[in-house]
Amino acid sequence: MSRGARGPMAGHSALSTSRLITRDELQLASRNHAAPLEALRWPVTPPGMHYLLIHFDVPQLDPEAWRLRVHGAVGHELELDLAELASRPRRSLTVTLECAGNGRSRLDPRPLSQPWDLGAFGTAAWTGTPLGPLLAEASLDPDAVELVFTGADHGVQGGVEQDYARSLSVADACADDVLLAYEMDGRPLAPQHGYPLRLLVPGWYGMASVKWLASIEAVRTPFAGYQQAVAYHYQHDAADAGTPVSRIRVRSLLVPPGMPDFMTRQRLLAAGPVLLRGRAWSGTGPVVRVDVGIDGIWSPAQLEPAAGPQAWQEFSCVWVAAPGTHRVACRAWDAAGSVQPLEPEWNYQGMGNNAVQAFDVEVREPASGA
Ligand SMILES: Nc1nc2c(c(=O)[nH]1)N[C@H]1C(S)=C(S)[C@@H](COP(=O)(O)O)O[C@H]1N2
Ligand SMILES: [Mo]
Repeated sequence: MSRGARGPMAGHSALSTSRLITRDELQLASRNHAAPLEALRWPVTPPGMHYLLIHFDVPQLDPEAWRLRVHGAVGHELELDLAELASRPRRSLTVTLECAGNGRSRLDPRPLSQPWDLGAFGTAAWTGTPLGPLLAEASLDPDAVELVFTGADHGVQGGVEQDYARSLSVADACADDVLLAYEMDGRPLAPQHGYPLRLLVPGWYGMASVKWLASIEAVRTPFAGYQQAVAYHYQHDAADAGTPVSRIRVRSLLVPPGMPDFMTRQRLLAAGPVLLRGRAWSGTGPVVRVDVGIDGIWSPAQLEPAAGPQAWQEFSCVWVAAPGTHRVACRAWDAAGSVQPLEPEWNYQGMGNNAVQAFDVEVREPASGA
């Protein structure tokens, strides 16, 4: 069966060429909120501003009854409660997360799913215990190829009833920075961010970081669950087998300068020097260069180091804004040699659209006497 026949958009018309979003998209957009672009001012995204993506319902889990099971192709099965996890080695990492669908609504035609504009990002200080040592204790069988991470949430997508589940290769799961996280910014996880425990896979798009984690199963054949084998692929069309989505593509975003118009979000700015600031990140980072473009003329921005290997980096430059309408843009390059494309690269599920952000700013003469 082709992926598209029961693909993520099965049961819907898969694509829309209309500028109007549908009621289904509105429902998804309001429950799975974006960070406002001005959230980019803060090095760690303030509480409640971090984006959210919840496929089904937020489960209400009882911390007393909750257990994490580690089972399957292992020498020693484990069953851990929260206190046992909290007594294990503790590690905090500042990590930028981004949804693989960020930028989807800018594609034309538009894949019908969560209609992100550009706000599906957030940076938090995540605390938990490293996964690798726990897997070592469970003693993976030599023929284990993957770990399957299953959440406590359940629903139907693409006509398939499922628990939300994703897998990682043994090597990816044992990477030094993969955490079982129980705190976000120094507090127990909020229900919507995966309470009481989530996987955190720094550098990967958000789908890998399974929330409401209930089970880790070592398996001897690659996992073929819906979120692994059907969703999260770069596909040309419904029939294309595609390639799996994994690490975050390089991206930069500017804090919108000046002030917004309420309805259109069009930016208005007084003429004169203005400090343009933004943040850039990549799952194959660090980011090594950011250019800022004004009316198509690009100049290098000053780029700061990151707070952690998978956290975003601030960039800035001064622009002397002259009256008129100007096109402002930014573009990042990473250590792997990847660069943001100037135009979106369309794919069927609307994944990984990291095309440069470009927007108009209307610059006005400062009010006289100012
Ligand atoms: N169990 C479970 N884990 C999940 C999801 C989900 O719906 N269920 N959504 C995933 C996706 S697609 C993303 S982008 C991130 C979002 O994490 P956040 O809501 O904490 O920002 O969680 C991931 N983990
Ligand atoms: Mo996502």
